[in-house]
Amino acid sequence: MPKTLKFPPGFLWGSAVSSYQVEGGIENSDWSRDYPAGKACDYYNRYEKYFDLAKELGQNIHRFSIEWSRIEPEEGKFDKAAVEHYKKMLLALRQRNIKSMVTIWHWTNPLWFARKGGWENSKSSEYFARFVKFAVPELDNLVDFWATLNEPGVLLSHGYLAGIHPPHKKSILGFAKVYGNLIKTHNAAYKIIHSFNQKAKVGIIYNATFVKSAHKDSIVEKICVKIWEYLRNRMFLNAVRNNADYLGLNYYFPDNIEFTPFKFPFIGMSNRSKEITDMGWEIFPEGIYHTLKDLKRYNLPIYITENGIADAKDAKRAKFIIDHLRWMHKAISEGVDVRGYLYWSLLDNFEWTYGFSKRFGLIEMDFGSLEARIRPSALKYAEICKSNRIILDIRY
Ligand code: IFM
Repeated sequence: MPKTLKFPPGFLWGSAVSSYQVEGGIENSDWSRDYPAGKACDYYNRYEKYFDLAKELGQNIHRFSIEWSRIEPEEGKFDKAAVEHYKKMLLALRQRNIKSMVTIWHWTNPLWFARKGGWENSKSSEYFARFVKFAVPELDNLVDFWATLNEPGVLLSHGYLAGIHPPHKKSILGFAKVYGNLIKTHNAAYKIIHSFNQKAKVGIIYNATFVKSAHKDSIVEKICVKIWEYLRNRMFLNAVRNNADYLGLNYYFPDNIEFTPFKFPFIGMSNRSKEITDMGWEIFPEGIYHTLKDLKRYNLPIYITENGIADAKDAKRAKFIIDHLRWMHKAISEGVDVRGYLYWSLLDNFEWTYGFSKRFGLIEMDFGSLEARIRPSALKYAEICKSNRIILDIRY
């Protein structure tokens, strides 16, 4: 008999997308100006077809985001039709017996909000709260899980330190303001959703990771690892932990701290790995285990809300998924309360500043004809989703 790893009964299996990356036709957001996504996967119109494919692949949960710039295209003016659209999507998931996880903010902001200074504005959490108060009661009875913010750390690092995402700033002061405002925003949104529905399951999606050192014996690196673990993984979560019914973990790659005494700036991130994805990211499945073990401190149910690989040739994807699932299983078997796994992404999509070049999808997209084709790795993942277990001696 082949050895199998069984997952807990009721474990959720699925995949994730976000509005800007798949919907198409979003023209009123801050990202639309600098990085137009055009029709993307035309998910806004073709969602039923994609949900059918997810169902066929044995998935029982789907994560997507609602687009603030569609629902509130002008300040204080809400578009009922846009919310109705998301209602129809949620109904379509229910009809297929697929649970929903709805992200309220996945990086894109309405232009009017960006023009007011975006997340640096001291009223930003109030603007967001107004949007939440409008959208949530309309949709709540069809939503299984709410996720307030997706990876707030990426907006902070890429938008306010590195300047590579909108609003393209390099400002410590801006960073500090946005940091505080995002915490306020999550905490307020959590309370608002619970004021409508005490039983709602509301979480935050965070990309914590495993921090390791490049040299085993370096004391400097060991100290830096400790400091970075706190800054990268805990500081934000500590501030929102009391307003969360679950944690969403997005895990992709570890951080490798390296001390270079003869090279400025002396301390930084290295990537010496031979195994990398098409993004150049190190493949280190064991990292999901350590990250999960560390998140246990929060004593909250955890969902892997993203884990995935850009792999245009589909040569590494099946192994990537299975290796991560094996380490996730180990964490579960050691008492970490992981309740679901959502692969990023259901579809090849718009990978932000990289455009359409990076292929994360279980489903391959032809962005010209919009033909969607299930990749071989998706079928391997489907076997796991359908059976709730991994058969170990299969070669992937
Ligand atoms: O595509 C992104 C997603 O929007 C947020 N998490 C990481 C993914 C891959 O880069």
